Amino acid sequence: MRASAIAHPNVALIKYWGKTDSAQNLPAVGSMSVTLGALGTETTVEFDAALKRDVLVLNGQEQPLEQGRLTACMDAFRALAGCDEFATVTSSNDFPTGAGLASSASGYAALVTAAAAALGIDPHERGLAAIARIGSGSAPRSLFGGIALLSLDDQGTHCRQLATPADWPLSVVVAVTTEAKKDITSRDGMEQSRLTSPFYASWISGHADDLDAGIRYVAERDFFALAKLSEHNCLKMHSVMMTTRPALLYWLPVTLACMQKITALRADGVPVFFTIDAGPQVKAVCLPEALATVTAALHEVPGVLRIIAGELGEGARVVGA
Ligand code: 2P0
Repeated sequence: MRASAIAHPNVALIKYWGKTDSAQNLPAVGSMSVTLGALGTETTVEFDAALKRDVLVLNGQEQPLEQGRLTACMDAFRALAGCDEFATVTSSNDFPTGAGLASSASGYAALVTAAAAALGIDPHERGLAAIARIGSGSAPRSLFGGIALLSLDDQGTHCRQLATPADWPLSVVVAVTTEAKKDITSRDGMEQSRLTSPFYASWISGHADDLDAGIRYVAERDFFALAKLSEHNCLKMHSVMMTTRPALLYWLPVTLACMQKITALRADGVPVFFTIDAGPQVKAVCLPEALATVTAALHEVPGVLRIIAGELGEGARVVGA
């Protein structure tokens, strides 16, 4: 009744921001992402008949089970497996937690993979992605390597791989601009956006077209079309965030400086584009031949603390018992 798994965070190229059902954590839009091989979360789940509640130890410190997300996931597992034991979940990230680097995505992907192994549940069981989604709407994408698609369907959501890392080798350069935790979680922020941003409705209504185009450009391996589309989708999401009340302004001056540097590189023919999530970090997606150029250029931007760069990663996997 114990297993460990690792998973990598992911970065959405077509973003998720907003829910239709908070209780089920049901996204209002689909999303498409790349899995970041350079960053990782390792999680061990151990069911224990002696425990009176679930316990989460994150990066060496026991955590309050805020918002009941972990308990809700573990309850779903207990229902699926017919198990009534609580579990200790021990998880560690090799990158800043809660700073816009998708730690909850890799965390919940590793959690469901480890918990399924501990309980002897088939890792391809469709319900696993739905359980991961309870923890974090972006987590099902981290179950898959390379490029992943989360789409809406009549059963809620469905997640699958669009391309393996070998199908379309891409690189991602993360410009870390702060190591601080963000003030407001994505979960609270996107609900505020739904309630208050005047741009929220148009963000939702135009989203399916962006996702369809993104799927097409991936199938065609059309990097520059994907670059323009992905930056546009990112900026639409940030315009919703900025026009939320109170405003969700995640960018720092260095964030904008990185965006301008990446835009200038692409104008010179370098195959690279930016994307930014609920935090000030800038992620530059590029073709592998541009990795050294992009890394050096972002390293020079004043305010960039460090660079994390690598290829696309594999999906979540069991690493031992
Ligand atoms: C994404 N983000 O598609 C978008 C872009 C942040 C900005 O998915 O409420 O931590 O747990 O479902 O998954 C972050 O949201 O939120 C996110 P919940 P989650 O990657």
